[in-house]
Amino acid sequence: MTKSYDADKIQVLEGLEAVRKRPAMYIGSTDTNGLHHLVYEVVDNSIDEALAGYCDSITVTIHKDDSIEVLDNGRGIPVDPHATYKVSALEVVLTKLHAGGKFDNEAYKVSGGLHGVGVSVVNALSKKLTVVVYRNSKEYKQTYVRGVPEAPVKAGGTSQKTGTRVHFWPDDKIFETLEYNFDTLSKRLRELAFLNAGIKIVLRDERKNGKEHIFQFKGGIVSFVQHLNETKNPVVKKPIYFHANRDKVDIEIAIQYIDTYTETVFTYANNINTREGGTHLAGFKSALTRVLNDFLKREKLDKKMPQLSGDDVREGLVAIVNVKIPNPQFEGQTKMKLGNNEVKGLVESATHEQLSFYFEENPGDARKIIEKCIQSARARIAAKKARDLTRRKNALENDTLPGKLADCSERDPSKCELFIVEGDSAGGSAKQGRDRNFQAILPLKGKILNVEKSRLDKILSNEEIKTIITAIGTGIGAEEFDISKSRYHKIIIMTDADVDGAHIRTLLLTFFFRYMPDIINNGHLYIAQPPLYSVKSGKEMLYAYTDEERDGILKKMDKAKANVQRYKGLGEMNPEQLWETTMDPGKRTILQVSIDDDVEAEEVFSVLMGDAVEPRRQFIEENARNVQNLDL
Ligand code: 0RA
Repeated sequence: MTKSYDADKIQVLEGLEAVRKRPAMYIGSTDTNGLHHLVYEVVDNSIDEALAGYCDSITVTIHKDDSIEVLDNGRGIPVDPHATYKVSALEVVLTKLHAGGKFDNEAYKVSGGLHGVGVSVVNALSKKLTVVVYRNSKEYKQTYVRGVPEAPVKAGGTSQKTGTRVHFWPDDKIFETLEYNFDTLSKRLRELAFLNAGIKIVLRDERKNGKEHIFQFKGGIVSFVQHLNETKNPVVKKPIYFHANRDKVDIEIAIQYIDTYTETVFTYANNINTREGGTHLAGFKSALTRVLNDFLKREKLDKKMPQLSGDDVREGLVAIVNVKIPNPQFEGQTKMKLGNNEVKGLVESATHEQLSFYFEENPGDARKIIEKCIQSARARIAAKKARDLTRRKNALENDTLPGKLADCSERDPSKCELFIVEGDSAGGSAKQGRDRNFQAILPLKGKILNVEKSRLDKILSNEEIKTIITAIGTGIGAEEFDISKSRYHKIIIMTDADVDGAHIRTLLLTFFFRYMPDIINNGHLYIAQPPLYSVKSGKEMLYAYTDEERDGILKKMDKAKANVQRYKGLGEMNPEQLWETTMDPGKRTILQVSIDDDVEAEEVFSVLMGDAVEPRRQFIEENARNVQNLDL
């Protein structure tokens, strides 16, 4: 008996040792993302307990020492001796990899991607962890150091409540940083509260005098859609919602159309944002197109309109597709694509059935939605005509690139860079300063169109945007866009460090985000970082990219003789200076644009570029301090 206990113990330690040796395999990385992942890992366990119907409240506390405490009111982790391991089940759950789901309720446990590796991983990566279980009218407590229990589970005082309290101190030998970010945790916990209707999730920050966010959405993903559309004009006031449970697959979908032209569909599988889509998304899209076309045909609303395309029925669509399935398979480049084939048919039939039902029950609302889709289809047909015309014109002009483009001589896209530059004067400096072998310059005149407020046909008739599209070469729109045709693998936005520059940059970012997202997803979009100051002393001239750098330079130089110049526009630099400071690949820094959080990106772009003024004013006020380089 003792023998097998020891043997198991050794196995357990080996398991946790493996986690400490290769933490990234279990939590993705040991940077700030991995650090935050520890919290999600523990919270996922509490959510599982809630999904099983035993828990409705979770509190996450960031303590002053950046340790994290997660308390839930579930059943509490079992404490009785475990049949195989002969120690408290609690100790098994905390020390054995993947032991969490071995008990019961495996159905919805998140077990793919990076989630669902279990609390034992958090334990292994914490320099200390204490767990308190409230169960059987008692309190049970155990403390671990780097995953190793200090002593067996101890039964303490009496308690009438049930639940689990996990308090952990991430290990500084493992993590590059130990500092938690309130907003990062808040966003994820809010998302979890949207996706799991009714659960109350509290985030408390003791470093900030107990600052608290409380999330609880009785409406679940309906509240999520309403939140996304807070600043928009919905076509039908109440979001469409349906829920189905088939073959152990739980499906819920919330839909609302708004009067803009973008498509916002977020999909989740077992609370994980499946950013690359997958079978649930495919099933949903296919059913949506079918139901709307059936309705169009039956109601004979527009006899000239033969067929609505997928894009037509998704213009102005905001939807959340949320599935929970027993054994999720995550695929794709970033493991964020749901692969389970059976899910497509299930989501498709559920959507078809429930949406058809909704349309029959609410013919007035259905009509408003179909009208919106018909308008999209008409615009699409008009846009296609306009595009064909430009293309024919281009063909006649021998497929010429825009006249304003100063192209490079290199033809291998992986070596080519395109600078999109604000204004003709800066464009002139950039043309003279560049290395023409591999750097192309496209100067923009003034501001480009705000694509957030226009439809594709109008966007395609805008001269500035047309030049950008032609210069890049990929085409635009779901049917035409082809990343492999991109003529440059670095597209660099270079604008002035003032309000206008910031505005133009945002307009360009919005354009790429909405119409060429794969340019961003493939890491092709960058933002140039021109210096803010030049500091001159005698013959010596140095550049500063931040205020701190400027002060550092001034300290070294003789302050009295140093002359500081604040650059407001790129045009104030001569071609050599622009090359040296901003364009020379050997010296410059450029920022790669990436989308870490697509829910947030959606919010930021629609608030910044959409119709509603008040939320924009609020956003700018709240974020003004983060925008250091803005010269207001
Ligand atoms: C294993 C089995 C059961 C619950 C849990 C683990 C559990 C784990 C965590 C982690 C954080 N909070 C938690 N709450 C529960 C089932 C318990 C039973 O059958 O009574």
